[in-house]
Amino acid sequence: MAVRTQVGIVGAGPSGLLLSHLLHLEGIESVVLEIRSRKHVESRVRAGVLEQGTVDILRETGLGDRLQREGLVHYGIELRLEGQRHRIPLSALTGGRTLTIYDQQKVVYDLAEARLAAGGQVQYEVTDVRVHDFGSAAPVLRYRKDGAAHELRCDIIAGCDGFHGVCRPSIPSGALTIYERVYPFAWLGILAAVAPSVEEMAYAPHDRGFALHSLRSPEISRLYLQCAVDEDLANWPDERIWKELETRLSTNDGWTLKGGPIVEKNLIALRSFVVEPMQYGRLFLVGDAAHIVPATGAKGLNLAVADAQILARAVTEFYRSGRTDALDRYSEVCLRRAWRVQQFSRWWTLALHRFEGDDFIRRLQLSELEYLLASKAAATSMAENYVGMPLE
Ligand code: FAS
Ligand code: PHB
Repeated sequence: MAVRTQVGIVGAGPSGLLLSHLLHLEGIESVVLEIRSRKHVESRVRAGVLEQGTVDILRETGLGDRLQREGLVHYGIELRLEGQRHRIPLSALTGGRTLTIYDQQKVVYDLAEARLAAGGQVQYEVTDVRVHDFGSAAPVLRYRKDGAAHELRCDIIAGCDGFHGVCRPSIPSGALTIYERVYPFAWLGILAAVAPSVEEMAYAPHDRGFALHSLRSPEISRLYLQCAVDEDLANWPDERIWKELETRLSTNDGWTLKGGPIVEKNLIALRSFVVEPMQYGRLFLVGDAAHIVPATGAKGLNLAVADAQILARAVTEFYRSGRTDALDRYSEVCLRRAWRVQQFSRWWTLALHRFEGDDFIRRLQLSELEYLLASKAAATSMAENYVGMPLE
């Protein structure tokens, strides 16, 4: 069955759903194709920290109610260095910009609800998605659903299908340049049904390895500890995890870590990845389909949101005026932001993680972090990047 729409969107994660939502508000039609079930997409434990710009766009486009009720606004973070606790006042250093703790599952749920309530076309559990003729002005998406073959003819295809999607690999490899760095460590991430033992996110570049105490709500804690890239989670029973976190997050002022039932445990690889350009003909790559940042900077979701906004503006100009210059510049504008985020995420990753057996790096890291705490200029630079630069 052949159907026609204006924008075909592959992937119903945060970038695909936000793009569809933003286009809808401009009167532009789209169809979203997703290989997993809605339940699966909304159950994946991922990001939890929204930059000011992400909160702004969600609020400005009618998605602020639950975010206002359940989001936790944060004004700073804590750095735990050799047992000492140091606060970095992010908001005071950036003219009042803040972070909001609001997990990705809620963002995706709110977006899906908004799209479906507006009669949006989000097709879950499709299979065999293929992108065709995107070098022409009449690209086509072919896919299967409920045993039948379908064809979606459109003007533009947005590849919002994440790092393992089908869109980036569909671009002729000679047209792309890939930049990649893989780190010699990973994160063991847990979600625990216990009230956080911190007021604000606490980063601990401990001698035994990095640890981070984050949160998802007043009842749910999210914590990470640095581990080997091939760590076997079977070697990490709950009590060992809590003990190691307590050691790495310990301070000399009597702070204690409350343990509790771990409801989710996963190994998270850390990688820096960028593909250039982020477009080919009428195919535009968005979010993780185009770039991956190490989770240290809490940037992946926020960068995907920025791409979706930039593409929505360009597509809107195309349909309003017929002009393609914003579309032609999509990749250039997105990559400028992506490389800024890549540099910050890599810097923060290299500053905080233990490089086994390398005391030279350890001394450089301690010097870097002491300077960050001593210099307002250094802290301001870090804070600007952490809360997110305003969208161009
Ligand atoms: P997504 O990967 O979220 O969405 C892509 C969608 O496309 C998925 O629903 C997928 O099922 C679908 N898809 C894939 N192939 C398809 C095909 N062929 N056809 C149709 N659909 C297809 N970021 C942070 O900021 N902080 C964190 O702590 C953090 N933790 C993370 C932990 C893990 C395990 C992972 C994998 C990522 C984490 N991230 C984190 C990054 C994450 O939040 C991403 O940046 C964010 O999901 C990007 O959103 P999208 O670009 O929409 O891609
Ligand atoms: C998270 O809560 O998932 C998180 C918080 C801060 C980070 C990275 C991840 O720097």
